[in-house]
Amino acid sequence: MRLFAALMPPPEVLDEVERAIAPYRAVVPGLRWPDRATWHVTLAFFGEVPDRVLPELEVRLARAAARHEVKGLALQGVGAFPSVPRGRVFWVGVSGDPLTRLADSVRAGARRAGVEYTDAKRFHAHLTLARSRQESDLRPLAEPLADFSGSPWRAEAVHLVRSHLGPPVRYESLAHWALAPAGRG
Ligand code: 2AM
Repeated sequence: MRLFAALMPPPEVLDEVERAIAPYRAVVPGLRWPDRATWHVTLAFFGEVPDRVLPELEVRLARAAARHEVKGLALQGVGAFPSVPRGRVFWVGVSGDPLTRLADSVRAGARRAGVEYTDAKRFHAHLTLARSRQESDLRPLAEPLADFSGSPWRAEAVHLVRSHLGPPVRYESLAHWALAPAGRG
């Protein structure tokens, strides 16, 4: 099954993003805007994982989550991969904790569980808002939203999510594990 690990920002934070982007959804034609119910911050993408790996993957993810405290996060700023003038993936950024240590730990745990990890992209925390089939100039979208700054939030848990390829793509949270409580980190 196709799996990834993610953080889920709280609904009130997603409300802020939804309100901020609403006036700009149509400024660049041809973009696909995934349903808000699918919004997440990916920590690691595992690709196709054999069923037999799942029990050990769950143990390792629980351990990685319990070892990390994630302090003050906020959704802030927007950008695009590979770049705003030639964008394919339009996202809102994550400020505060860079999440790199947690993401590294999740990936290392997955590898030890037997996930053949192939995603070599450098980790860059983000929440995808829109996708384009071709590279598109996303400046009309990115410029007015450059100063977007959401309320601070605290990540509570690491989620293991199954991706059912669509269309439409559907995500199913299989399990989640609490991050370390505040002050222990
Ligand atoms: P994205 O949001 O930047 O597209 C589920 O597909 C999640 O895993 C998405 O958030 C996606 O990031 C991320 N992901 C990372 N590498 C991926 C890959 N090679 N294929 C599909 N999704 C990937």
